[in-house]
Amino acid sequence: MKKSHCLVCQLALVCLACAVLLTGCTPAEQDKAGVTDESQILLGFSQLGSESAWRLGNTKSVQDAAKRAGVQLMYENAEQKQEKQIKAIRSFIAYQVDVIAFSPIVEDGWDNVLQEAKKAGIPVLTTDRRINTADDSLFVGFVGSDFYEEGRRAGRFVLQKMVDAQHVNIVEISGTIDSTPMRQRAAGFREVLAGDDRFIILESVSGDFLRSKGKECMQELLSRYDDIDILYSHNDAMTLGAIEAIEEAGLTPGKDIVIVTVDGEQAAIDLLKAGKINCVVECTPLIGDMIMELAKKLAAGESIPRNTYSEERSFTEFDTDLDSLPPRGY
Ligand code: GZL
Ligand code: ZN
Repeated sequence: MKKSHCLVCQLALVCLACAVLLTGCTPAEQDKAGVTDESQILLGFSQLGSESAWRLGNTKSVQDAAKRAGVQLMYENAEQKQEKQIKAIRSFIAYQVDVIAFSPIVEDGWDNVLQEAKKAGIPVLTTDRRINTADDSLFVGFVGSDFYEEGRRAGRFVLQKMVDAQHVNIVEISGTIDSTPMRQRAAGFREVLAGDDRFIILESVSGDFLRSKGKECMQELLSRYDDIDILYSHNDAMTLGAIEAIEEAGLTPGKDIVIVTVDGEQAAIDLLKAGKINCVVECTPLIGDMIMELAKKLAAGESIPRNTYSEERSFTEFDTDLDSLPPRGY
């Protein structure tokens, strides 16, 4: 329950005191009733930015789910800056929100601010991305994707697609350096291809999950290598940029260069159907309802699982159900 400081709130307190006198329940009971009454849950949510359609879909999912769940949302967008996320978390602590949720832009550097949240007795939920910390008590749980598995799905498609190839030259355009999806999509992909020396990763460059940088990276890679068989791109936004560069170089995406991408945005599914992309590994941003369910449990003092994973699949050129797919919603 947010502690009140302004005049309006002082008035509210007076009304509350009158209500207590009339109803006879003590502030503690009233307060307890307040917290378990869903409309009273105040959730502080720090979103990392607006870098992709995936991220916009994730933000919308959280905001719509909060409305459906009757959760009051304090939303802050850090515009790709970790220090802005740290500031947002500090403001949630000052407001004494019931629960803090955040999508950490990178995995490291959160211990100090999460120590402050712990001292303030506010439970913390990491969403979408993870943090690295030696102190597991600094957050209660994680909700989002299994990025390792996403990387493995990408690798398994490559094994299937290139079953008869003698050599496979791969370039990788990775996401934000030191973010969980970047680290784990890379690791899962490599784990599946390890041991088969036909597969050579020529180079990995970071496009920071941005379309514009994805195009620049692909232009660079095309200028350096004249035999690229596969592009593995960590998100659809960068893939859309890379496809522009491939076509401007006079090559045919999906044919001259096999393209494997992650997220599952509508634009990528449309390009898969058009034969310009060969595999789209799903990473759903639509986790708002899961976040609200977990936040309500935390606000009510209930325990939650350490990890809550979303259900995901991949879509490939070998699928027969592409035309019957429902709209992706992001
Ligand atoms: C993955 C998410 C990534 C998306 C990108 O869960 O963190 O960040 O794959 C987004 O599109 O930028
Ligand atoms: Zn080749």
